This record gives sequence, C-alpha cells and structure tokens, in this order.
Amino acid sequence: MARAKDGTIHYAGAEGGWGSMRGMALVAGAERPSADALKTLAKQNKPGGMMCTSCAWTKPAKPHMFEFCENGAKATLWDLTTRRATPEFFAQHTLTELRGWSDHDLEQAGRLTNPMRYDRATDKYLPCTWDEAYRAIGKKLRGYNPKSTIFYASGKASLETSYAWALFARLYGHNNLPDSSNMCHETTSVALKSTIGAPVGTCVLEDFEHCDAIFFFGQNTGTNSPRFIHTLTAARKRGAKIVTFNPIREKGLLEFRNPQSLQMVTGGKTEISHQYYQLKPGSDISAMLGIAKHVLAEEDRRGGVIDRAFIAEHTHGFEEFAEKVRSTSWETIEAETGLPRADLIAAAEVYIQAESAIGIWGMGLTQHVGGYDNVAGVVNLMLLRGNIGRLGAGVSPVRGHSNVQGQRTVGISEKPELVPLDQLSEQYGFQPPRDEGYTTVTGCEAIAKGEINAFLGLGGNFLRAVPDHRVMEKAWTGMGLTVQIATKLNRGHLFCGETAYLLPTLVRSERDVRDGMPQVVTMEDSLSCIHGSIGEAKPASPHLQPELAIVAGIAKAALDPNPNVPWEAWSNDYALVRDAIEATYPDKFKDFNQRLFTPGGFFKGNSARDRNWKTESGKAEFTVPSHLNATGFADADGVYRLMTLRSNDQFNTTVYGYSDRLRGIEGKRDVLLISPREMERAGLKEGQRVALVGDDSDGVDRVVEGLEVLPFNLPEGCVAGYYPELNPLIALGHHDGASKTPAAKSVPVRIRA
Ligand SMILES: Nc1nc2c(c(=O)[nH]1)N[C@H]1C(S)=C(S)[C@@H](COP(=O)(O)OP(=O)(O)OC[C@H]3O[C@@H](n4cnc5c(=O)[nH]c(N)nc54)[C@H](O)[C@@H]3O)O[C@H]1N2
Ligand SMILES: Nc1nc2c(c(=O)[nH]1)N[C@H]1C(S)=C(S)[C@@H](COP(=O)(O)OP(=O)(O)OC[C@H]3O[C@@H](n4cnc5c(=O)[nH]c(N)nc54)[C@H](O)[C@@H]3O)O[C@H]1N2
Ligand SMILES: [Mo]
Repeated sequence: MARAKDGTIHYAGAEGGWGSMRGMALVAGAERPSADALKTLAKQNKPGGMMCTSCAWTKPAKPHMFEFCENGAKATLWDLTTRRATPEFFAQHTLTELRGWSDHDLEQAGRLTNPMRYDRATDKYLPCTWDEAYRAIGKKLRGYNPKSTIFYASGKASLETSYAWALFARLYGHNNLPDSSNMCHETTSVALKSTIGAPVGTCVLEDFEHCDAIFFFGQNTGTNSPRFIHTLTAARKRGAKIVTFNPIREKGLLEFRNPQSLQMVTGGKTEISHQYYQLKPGSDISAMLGIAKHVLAEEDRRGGVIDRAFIAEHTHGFEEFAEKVRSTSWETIEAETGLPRADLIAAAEVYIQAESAIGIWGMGLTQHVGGYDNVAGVVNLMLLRGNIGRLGAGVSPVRGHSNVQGQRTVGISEKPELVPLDQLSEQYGFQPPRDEGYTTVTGCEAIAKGEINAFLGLGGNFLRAVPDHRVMEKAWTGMGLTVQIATKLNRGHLFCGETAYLLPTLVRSERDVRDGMPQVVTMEDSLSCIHGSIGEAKPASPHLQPELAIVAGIAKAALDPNPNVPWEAWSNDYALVRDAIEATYPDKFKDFNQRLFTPGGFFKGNSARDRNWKTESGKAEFTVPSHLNATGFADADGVYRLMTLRSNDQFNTTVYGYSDRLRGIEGKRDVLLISPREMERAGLKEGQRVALVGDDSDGVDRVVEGLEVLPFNLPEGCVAGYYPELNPLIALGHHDGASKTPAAKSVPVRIRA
C-alpha cells in the first residue's frame, strides 16, 4: 500500500498496465477457466462474437485487438470457471451454514448445474426436474392474486428474454417489474424523461470524436466502464478538455497506462482529467450552480456566452433558473461544495470555451435523495449553451449492467405509461393491467408488510443489493414462493419462501443451441446501440436451460394457452421473438433480424438528439433545484455522509477478490475510509475497529460492526466503505424523491468506537 505525505492510502501506479493484467491472472488462477474462455475473449465485444456481460459501455464498429478490459475478462473467466456447485455440494451444506459464507465464497462454489428445490425439513436444496419445477411454480402462481407477486430482473438478460419476461407479467396480470435500474439509473430515466423528453442519454460514439469538453460527475470510469477510457484518451489527444467532480481522486480518471499498447513497455502514461475537483458528496447541485453563475456573469459582462437563440426556441423555464443562480451567493456555494470559487470559475471557463460539451454521470449523481435535481442540473448546464441535440454535444449517463437500458426498452417497467400497452393488447389479444407496479423500494416495503406472495428473480441478487438487509431478510421467508433464475450461488438464494426453486441457466458466453440451431441474443448498450451476441463455450452442465426457455416454461405452466403467444416456438427460435419485438416497437427495431450484426450496433434513435422534446411543455426544461445539496438530511455534529462504493475487484454483489488496486486497498473489504483530519477530530487511530450506526429517525437499529479505520483522501464530513457490506445501514425510506432510487451515496451515519 502506497502512502501520501498525510498518511492516506492510495494506488501509486496509473490505471491499466501490468496491474490490470495481474487482476485478470488472479481470477484465471483461482477459477481455472475452461479451454473455451480464451477463445471467447478473443472475440469479446466484436461483431459476431460475445458481447461482454460486465459493463454497458458501447461496442465500437472498429474494435481494438482485445476489445475487453480487466473487468470484462474477469467477468468471462468467472462465468467460464471449471468449478461447479453440484447437487453433491448442496447435500453437504445447509442454508443456515451457507449464510455464514462471504459473497465471494458463495459464488466461488462455482456454476450451478441442476434445478434445485428447497427442502425445509433438511434446510437444504435438493435436485429436481425442470418439469417438476415448472409445474409447482405454475400451480402456486395460479393460486395467487397476480398483483401480490413481483417479477424482478437484473440487467443482464437479453432483449428477447426481457421482452418475454415483461409480457409474461402482463399476461399474468401485473406491472410489478422492478429492475436493477430501480437501484441504479432510474433517477436518470425519470429526470431525463421530464426535462428532455427521452429517458436515455443523447450521445453516440461519434460525439466523443467531436466534443471539446467532457464534464464528469460521479462516474468511476477506470473501475466500472474501463473501455470508455480508450474513448477519453482519444478525445484528450485531439485536444478535448476533461473536468471531473468526485469526492474521491479515482485513479482511472487521473491517469491511464494502456495495457494493449507500447505504453506497457515504455512505462508511459496518459493523463485523463485536466481539472479534478474533490467536492463534498451530495454537493453537485451547488457546484453546477456555481459553474452556471460564472457563465451568466460572463454573459452579462460581454454577451455571446449563452446560446440565446437555442434557449428561446427550444427551452422553457430559463428565467426562473437564472434567477436561482443569481440569488445563490458564492459564499453559500463554497460552503456547500467545499470548493473555492476559483475552482468553479476555472471549470466554467472550460465550459465557455468549448464549442461542444458532453455531461457524463453515474451513481455519484443518481444515488442521492436529491438525485433528480443532480441529473436535472447537468441538463441545465448543457442547455445554457445549446449542448443537446447537435454533433459533439449531449448528456451521456453511463449505465451499469450490460443490457439494463435494453430491458426497459422492451417493456420491463413498473410504469405502464412507458409501455405501448394498446399495441400489446392488439398483438396478443388481452387486456394488459394499467395500474402502476412496484419499484424496488415499494416492492420491498410491500414484502416487509407481508403483502407479497411470490418473488421471481430473473438473475441478480435482489435481497443483497437492496437497502435495510436485516429488515428484508427477516420478511423474505414469509413469502409463499421464491424463484431465482441464476448462474452462481449468492446470498439472496439462501433465504427461501415456503416453496422455493433455484433454476440454473446458461451464461451469455455459452453455446445456446435450440432444435439444432445456434441462437443469437441481443442487447442495448449505454449509447442506445443494439448488438447481437453469440456464445460458443460448452455449457457448464448438460442440465442447464437458457433463460428464455425457463421464462417460457414457467409462463406455460402459469397461464392458460393463448394462440397469439407461441411460447414453445419462441423458446426454440429467438428470431421469432425479435419479429415480435419489431411488431411492438416498429420505430426502434425496424428490420431487427437483418441488422443484428451491424458493426458498432444499430442506433435505436433518440428524439431529444433530434431536438424533438417530448416533454409536457414541448420544450427542454430548465429546472430550479429544490435544495442546494442532495443529501436529504441536515448536517449535524458527529453525523457523516457515507458513500457506499464498488471496488475494482467486484461486479456489484459478485466479489471476485479483495484487491481494490485502483484505491490501494488490499486484502480486505471491512473498512471505513476517513480523512486524517476527521480521524483526529473523532479521536480515531488507523487500524482501530469501529462500528457504523445509521442515523435515521425511524427507530430501526442499523449497525455494521468491525470496520477497520483507514486514512483516505476524502473531503470533510464524509466517510466511505463498500457495497453490499454496508447496505444494512441504508434505510428503505432513504431514496431519491422522484424515482425512488435508494440513496446509497450519502447515507447518514455515526461512528461508534
Ligand atoms: N468492475 C465493475 N464494473 C461495474 C460494476 C461493478 O460493480 N464493478 N457495476 C456496474 C453497474 S450495475 C453500475 S450502475 C456501474 C456503476 O458505476 P458508477 O456509476 O461509476 O458507480 P459507483 O462505483 O457506485 O460510484 C461512482 C463514483 O461516484 C463518486 N461519488 C460518490 N458520491 C458522489 C457525489 O455526491 N458526487 C459526485 N460527483 N461523485 C460522487 C464515487 O467516488 C465514485 O467514484 O458500473 C457497472 N460496472
Ligand atoms: N449500497 C449500495 N447498494 C447498491 C448499489 C450501490 O452503489 N450501493 N448499487 C445498486 C446498483 S447500481 C445495482 S445495478 C444493483 C445490482 O443488483 P443485482 O443486479 O440484483 O445484483 P448483481 O450483484 O449484479 O447480481 C449477481 C448475481 O446475478 C446472477 N447472474 C449473473 N449472471 C447471470 C446471467 O447471465 N443470468 C442470470 N439469470 N443470472 C445471472 C448470479 O447468480 C450472481 O450471483 O445493486 C444496487 N445496490
Ligand atoms: Mo447498476
């Protein structure tokens, strides 16, 4: 572990380079990947190959020789391990025992091989047949009020499976379709829909080839979307300026060493951000007001700074916004952000000098009580200079799961107004439910109240990813039916309803042959491009079924036959599902089957990119923020803003290992990161074990004990630690006001020594 002068821990090298090779080698060593893994990697993210299951960053038309990163490779090696969680494994361990295992050890038991049924008498999973599972699940579902059931999806399943999943829910009778997006970029989708009329980012890859400035708010590229660094280094070489706002000095946004080029050998590195500002967590609203303040001051002084013609023709609410900016003092902005005015003016100067600018964000903006105002703040900033709807400009959220955006596109949504229900009604001859379904948060609340009979999970680790673990784990076992479609064992599988099934499925890199025909699946990346993906590795077990066949199997058992919904034919020829998708969404998916392998994917289109604003006013909306920070709680003595973070050695709740290389934290995850100044103030010593205690007023006890104090370069008033270990500290009620995305980036906590 390297140390700075003030004793804080950090990573000494640049992102990329040998360190990232070592990360892959460690996973490869531990997982003993199958012979097919290397073949898969060679074609990963290339047209005709397998589209990576790690992040949602776009797959370019002209791929690099190795179009994958350390984490993409880890994801593939982790999937194509030779380790197996067989019925023999389950015979040896009760679920009570397995609840004592770490997230890492549970998944490292290996790939699930057989459908399993929970047996309460022995507290173990026992093997069963697919037929038995489908029949039992179907029978249970037929007995319930559909509205008392939840069908969750984590963002990996293909467009084909996702379309079938959402249709199944509606045919059965509900819109209870929360998705991992409800814990992630739902804030983005809600805020963009209401401000620019399109719920997704407006940029395509070409914009990054023409922009003059890129503004980063709370997105950790080096860890979470490393291939994006190629795009950034190319933009920087062209002369584009990069400005970053992040409470943590994240290595991947500071400098990069390309592991696939000469830089590996010569030791050279590329700097990424020109300006890097460590603002307080939750204070982006004020930082953006500060930038706007300088922009408007310059407009007043010399004119020609803001795009008046664009504002007049295309926007609504500018005057109210400008009034808010003018009436917020620099003193207030400095106090909120912890940044000197000079820093915000420097950032504003970059913005003013850029002909075209792009705004980027991730969980650092979305996972706050005031997340909506955060995202709307980026829109405000971009609207000032007409930076939406022209080449080189735009708003570009970086999504998480590889198909999370696509799942929403094809109907996985709890919001009926976002789904073409009339079209579905006509296409399939039924009355789709019209009432609003559960989000992750309202779904959890209903489970906690005992109102939910069944939970079906299409991938993911819902129970581990949500807030308030203790409350949720206790309530979970009160359900009548829990079904998990999964690839590896995780903690969420260890809590079972009265009847419970664990159904193993193929990973995307595995060969999926139906009726003798190899099948293609599709996904949509963060830049709205749709790609076909073919798996070629040998399946982990002969008993696995592809996700689409499992969805069809359950649907057939739970629903009466409908001649318009050919489950059997769909699960044997995915091209037929693509035809159905095209029929439901003719604009976005025209000639779907013909365009599968368009290099770089095919763009589904975006109305805001064409300056067609599908908002209430018919124009793009300036928003006046309701608060000057997004935390949702008042500062108080001894209360810290806790940020829950991802390490570069995990993918969400999948913990590959214990090396957060890019932050210099090795061998542990039970840590509390805190600045030396705050340590001194609180009388803490490095290495001391402390507890974090939730500071909510709802009377629920929220504690995580045994965290090791580590000095870390952080702004004042905040601390940080890892997700999901710290999720017991987050109250279910602590979420973005508009989208109900849990506010995992400023959780009120106290330290107990
Ligand atoms: N290796 C790897 N890749 C992943 C994932 C993974 O777990 N591992 N997860 C995938 C998923 S589902 C998602 S959603 C994405 C997540 O990717 P990101 O959107 O990057 O999310 P996080 O890593 O949670 O945190 C983002 C950053 O926000 C900063 N931050 C925290 N609070 C604030 C704030 O108030 N303001 C600002 N400006 N910054 C703040 C943190 O320091 C951190 O650098 O990554 C995807 N890719
Ligand atoms: N405190 C805190 N909480 C958070 C976050 C945070 O930053 N802080 N981030 C939130 C975010 S952004 C997200 S997206 C959620 C993530 O929530 P989820 O998406 O629910 O969780 P994952 O950890 O991605 O799910 C991992 C599991 O998915 C299964 N799996 C993997 N691949 C496949 C596949 O191809 N098919 C199927 N059927 N199953 C598969 C495996 O069994 C694996 O154990 O967590 C959220 N929770
Ligand atoms: Mo996510």
